[in-house]
Amino acid sequence: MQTTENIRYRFPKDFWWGSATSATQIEGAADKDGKGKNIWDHWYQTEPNRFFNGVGPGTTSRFYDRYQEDIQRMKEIGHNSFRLSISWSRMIPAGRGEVNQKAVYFYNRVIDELLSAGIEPFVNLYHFDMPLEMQKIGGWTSREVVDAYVDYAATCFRLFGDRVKKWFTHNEPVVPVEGGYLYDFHYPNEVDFQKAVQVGYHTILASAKAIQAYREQQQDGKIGIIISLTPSYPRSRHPADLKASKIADTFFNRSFLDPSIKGEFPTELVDILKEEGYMPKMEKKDLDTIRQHTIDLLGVNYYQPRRVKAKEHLPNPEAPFMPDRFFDSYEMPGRKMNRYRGWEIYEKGIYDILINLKENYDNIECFISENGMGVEDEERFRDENGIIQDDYRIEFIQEHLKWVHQAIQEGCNVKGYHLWTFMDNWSWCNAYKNRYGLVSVHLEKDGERSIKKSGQWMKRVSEQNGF
Ligand code: BGP
Repeated sequence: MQTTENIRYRFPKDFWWGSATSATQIEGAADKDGKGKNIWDHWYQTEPNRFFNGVGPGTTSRFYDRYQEDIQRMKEIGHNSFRLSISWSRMIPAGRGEVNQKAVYFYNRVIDELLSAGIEPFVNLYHFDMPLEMQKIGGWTSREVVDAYVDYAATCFRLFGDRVKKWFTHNEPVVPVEGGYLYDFHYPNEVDFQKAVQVGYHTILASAKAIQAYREQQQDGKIGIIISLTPSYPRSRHPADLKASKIADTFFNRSFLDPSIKGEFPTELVDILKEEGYMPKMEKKDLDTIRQHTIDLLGVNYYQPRRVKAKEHLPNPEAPFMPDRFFDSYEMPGRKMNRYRGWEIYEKGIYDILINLKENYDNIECFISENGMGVEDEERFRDENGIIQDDYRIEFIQEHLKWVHQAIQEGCNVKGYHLWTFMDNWSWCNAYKNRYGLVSVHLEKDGERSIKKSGQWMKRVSEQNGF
């Protein structure tokens, strides 16, 4: 065991060490105890072949039934904090109206169990899981759904706010926009830029209104949003490449970052939407609401950068309008890859994000809310004692943490690091293809859990507050 004298990278006192999950990805029990259907339950029923190996959301890691042992394991690996999401369709099966008392009971038990294990619950309200009844009336394209979401959020604050002091309105709001309305990887898998803009706009409006509701209840915790940031790096210093990279950054990062922190949309984005005729439908007071109810705390999800170059061919005017008609992505020669998942690994990206927040976003209080390494077919790394030997994951985390540490040395306001994820989980259309957990879930053995080598390593890091 390492002793404290060996610690070279020490983190600030009370640093948040933990991991992140989401309801649909871990709970299972998709139609148990009165839960309503969400878009994932529905999509799986109608198109099961869209899901890796035909595995749907009904059979995820069964946290719903096994949360007590899972929370004990979190404690065992040194977590002092943990992010879960509440399933909207479990809480309010039709999306609006009656609250499901069995869901209230479940989330109360989870929160209490976490607190008694010394783990602070970080609770997110929306992680891609639109209740089906709400999707039927348009999902995030509909203003009625914004209102229903705000009621749901206010209900959660009222029921759990006495014990939950860190709230998040959304996880990665860009993903339902891209997946559901541009690039066909989330339900309702449409390709419609006008709807995509409306969805993005309503998400931000819903976030601001939920923050307003939180503050009106005079709750005394913090409320924020979790945004995936993909820093944009231009191929060269050529003005055309620089411009392309800036536009990609505006679409995929600043579109959510600016309104959440500064209370306004980037003018560069508004100019493009106006010029191309794609402004969203808005109501008079919306922009005031967005301006007045900005976040206290930002969660940063970081997986990989975006490599951008100027467009090489003029976009086909007949093709549907897409943000990438302004730039091309490219594969930077010599880049480091996660060869088990096909994503680039660029550790310094995490530092660049944090410095940008310090310099351009008032050094807002933030934490790394997701970062992690997906590995396909990870069973092949299980040794004779049944432990997954995931040294690649330890290296991945360590190299990112060094850059987080550097950013903190330079004055960035970073309060914690949550890994994606606690235990192997079901991941949308990829189902169980890529494993990310500190704890493995053996599907062939009735979901048996075992702590991976990385879980043991994280335990030491958390307990020593560094490495
Ligand atoms: C993030 C999401 C998570 C999770 C993760 C890994 O964007 O917030 O919900 O899915 O990505 O994704 P994948 O399993 O597709 O590699």
